Amino acid sequence: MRRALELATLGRGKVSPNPMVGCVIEHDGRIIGEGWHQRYGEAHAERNAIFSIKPDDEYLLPESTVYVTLEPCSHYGKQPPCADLLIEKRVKRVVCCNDDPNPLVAGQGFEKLRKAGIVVETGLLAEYGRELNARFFTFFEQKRPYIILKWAQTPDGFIAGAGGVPVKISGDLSHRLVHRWRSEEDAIMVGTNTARTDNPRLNVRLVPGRNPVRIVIDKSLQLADNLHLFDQSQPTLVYNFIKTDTVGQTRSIQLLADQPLLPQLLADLYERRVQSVLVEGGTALLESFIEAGLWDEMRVFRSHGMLQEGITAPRVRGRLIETERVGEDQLTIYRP
Ligand code: AOF
Ligand code: ZN
Repeated sequence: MRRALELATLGRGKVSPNPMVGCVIEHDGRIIGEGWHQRYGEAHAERNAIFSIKPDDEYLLPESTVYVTLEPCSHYGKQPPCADLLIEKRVKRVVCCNDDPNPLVAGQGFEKLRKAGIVVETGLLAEYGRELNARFFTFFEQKRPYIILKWAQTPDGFIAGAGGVPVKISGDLSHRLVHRWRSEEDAIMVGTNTARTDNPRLNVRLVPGRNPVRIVIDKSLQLADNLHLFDQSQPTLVYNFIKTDTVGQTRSIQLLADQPLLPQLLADLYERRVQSVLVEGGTALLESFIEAGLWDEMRVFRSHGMLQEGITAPRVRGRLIETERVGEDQLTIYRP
């Protein structure tokens, strides 16, 4: 199962909104097949593992165990049901880390297998499986995207210069790392002030990888049309209190002004099947997620150079999970 978990990670950044899934087929202590879900819309892990088996080994399937990190699916989506394939191939036993929380599957995969006489076990290395697909589980269980808050601060606690003037706080290596993070999440979000003062592109440039959806809050639609955010290069969602419409890749979405903003916004992202959001600032937006208790991870870069004055960084709350050096900076990750 450890090998299956490792294989699953090869799909990182390529399979969302599907989960990362890995699969190993074992006969008498020997691995006869392995595979993983490689790209959204393409074959599932179990199918790739089954079709990786050498023709000479295929007769071993009825005496083999399939280790798969997630419950085999039971529905027709972009792919046919994996449970049907495992039944057709007459495998002996299926062992999983977790049940699939997707209501289209949710236990029905296991039920199909058991009805066909296949031995089913679940819960092996369950914590690792949940960690691997934290976004997928959060999305289905909490009906909102997985939320990562990210910022860089100076030792004296500033996130930007006086008046919000952007200053370079974290180093080049941290910058590259952030681009990799962008490529791994479904969406990136900034608030109005950051959109105006930083004029960010919010795309992936420093590493290979796909661009996320861009999200900005602009309550009264005052941001200038010539910002990079509105360059039509990527799908962009503009949450506001004025109107709903679509112009090219830019979609304005009206929320109700007399109700809390974040729950409405997150409910809309859930409907759009956005499973994860990297929130890149500024302080007001980050604080609003923290105050609402709507976050899953905080990633804070701490740099060396003092600023003396500026916009104060959000106050860190949560449990310290890990801390590491990234070039000149210290990166610390927190969970609620
Ligand atoms: C599996 N093995 O490798 C994956 C599964 O549209 P589809 O057909 O690709 O189905 C997507 C759903 O299937 C996804 O939401 C999740 O419930 C499950 N993913 N299941 O048996 C896999 N990736
Ligand atoms: Zn499947």
